[in-house]
Formats: sequence, structure tokens, C-alpha cells
Amino acid sequence: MNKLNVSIIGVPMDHGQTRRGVDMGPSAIRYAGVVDRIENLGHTVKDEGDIQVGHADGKVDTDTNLRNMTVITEAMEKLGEKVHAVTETGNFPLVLGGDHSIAIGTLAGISPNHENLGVIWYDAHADMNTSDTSPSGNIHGMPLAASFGHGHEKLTQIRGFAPKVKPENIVIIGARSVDPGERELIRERGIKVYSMHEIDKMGMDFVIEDSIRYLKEERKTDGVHLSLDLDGIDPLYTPGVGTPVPGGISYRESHLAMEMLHDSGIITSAEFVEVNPILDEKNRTADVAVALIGSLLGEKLL
Ligand code: B3U
Ligand code: MN
Ligand code: MN
Repeated sequence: MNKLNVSIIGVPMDHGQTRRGVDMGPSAIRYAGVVDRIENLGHTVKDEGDIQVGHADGKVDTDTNLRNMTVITEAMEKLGEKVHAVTETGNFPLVLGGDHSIAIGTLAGISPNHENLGVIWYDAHADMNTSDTSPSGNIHGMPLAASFGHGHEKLTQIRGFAPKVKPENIVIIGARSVDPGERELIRERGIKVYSMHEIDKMGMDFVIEDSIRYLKEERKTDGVHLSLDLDGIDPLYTPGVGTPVPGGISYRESHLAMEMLHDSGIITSAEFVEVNPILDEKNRTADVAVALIGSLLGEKLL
């Protein structure tokens, strides 16, 4: 198996939504043993520390309908720079959130190193709202739309270019809470979605097999970023998330998905987001994140 040089980047930010605590996600995931878990697989790990995130007043900007806009875009510029520097050295970026708005910065850093990047968005939500369609003004509900260049330019133009990924190179897995504006956009842009309906009907084995085929053979991507929101998994296993939605992906299905993605060799970067230790029970959600990171990076039973 290929050994990697993994660079861990923490983003202690909770400004993309209103429940406090997800800024402690990177600490919780580190405390759950992420570094040892990866080193035990034979990879080398460099913990690059955390991106500096400013303070915010929690207000929705009246001009843009974006909550905490300035502090988030500033942090995303910094995260984009850092992720880009890491990818330039050939290291595998592993970004720890923080709420899901951080994906805007991660993708801004990764995208220039690819001609045809793919993205797997593992999430209960589509995260495809814009300042116009968002019911909340919460930026964590917008990063996927922003990354394919749709939405307010404050979000789409991080690091000065858009889009970061083509809409047809995106696969959403685990969706079960989608807003009307997002539904329209999914249809309009032809985004591939495996909702819980498809996972139940066809099984995770088929869903991942087909996602790999789609991104590798049909879309001919030259790298795939995995953006994993812990709320994609059922709250039975990951209670420490801000917006739990019942009827989610199981622990076992998630491990199978990570193992299959590992074996495919398509994943070139990853982020694990929305771990909120305040809402969690004994760090269970961070433990799940670390276990899934293990499977994604090659952990096997035998
Ligand atoms: N779609 C809703 C709720 C939401 C999105 N992402 C999460 N929750 N975690 C929104 O606010 O855009
Ligand atoms: Mn999300
Ligand atoms: Mn979500």
C-alpha cells in the first residue's frame, strides 16, 4: 500500500452556524488519537496546528444575508493558503473542522493542483444554499454551492477564482434533508446524489462502487476530495453534531464506504467536519471520526 505524508490542519471555527462548540472539533479529534491512528498504519504525520479564526458577533450581514461573513471569508483565505502550501509539497491534506463552511477554504487550496477535481460530499444535507435561498443565513449550509461557483461572490471568489470544482464532478452521499432551493439546483446542475433512498435500496456497496466508477471512468477526475460531515452518519452513532437528522448512514456502512474508497486509490485529500464536543457523549463522535479516518487511510482487520 502507498504510504502517505499526511498533514493535519485544524480549523477551530463555529461561525458558519449558531450552535457554539464545533470550534472545539479539532481538539476532540486530536484527543481521540488521530495522529497515532494514522502513524500506526505506516504513514508519516505532520500536525500543522490550527488556522487562526477571529471573533464574530453572530449577526447576519444585512446586505448579503450571510452570517459572520467577514470573519469566515478571512479564515477561508488563510485555510486556502495553508492547504495549497501542503498540497504543493505532495503531502495529503487532512483538514479537521470546525463547521462545514471550512470546505470553501479547503477546496480553494486543493483545486489549483488539479485539472479535473472530483468531490464526494458525505452529508445529511446538500449544503447548496446561497445567500438568496438559505433559510438561516448560515454559511455551513452553502459551501458546496459556493465551491461550484454559485452564490455570493464573497464566498465563490475565495483565493480569487471560481469554480473550485465542476458541478458534474460532485457526488453527494447520505442526503436526507434538502431545502427547496437546493432541490432545484441539484436538478438544474445535474448533481449526482445518492440519498438515503438509494443507499437503502441498492446498498452502500453499490453506491460507493458506482461513485468510484462515475468519478474515475466517466468524469475522468484526476483526484477526489472527500468532505465528510459527521451528520451524514446516523445520530445514534454520532450524536455530537449541530443538526442531527435521523435515518442516516450506519457505522458499518460508513466503514465499508471508507474501506472501498481507500482500496480505489482515488482519494487525494479529506476533511472531517461538524464534530461538536459540547453536544457529544464522551467524545463518541470524535472517536467515530478517527475510526473512519483509519479506514480511509488503509486500516484493515487482517
Ligand atoms: N439546509 C439548512 C440546514 C443545514 C445545512 N447544513 C447543516 N444544516 N448542517 C441550512 O441552514 O442551510
Ligand atoms: Mn455539511
Ligand atoms: Mn450536514
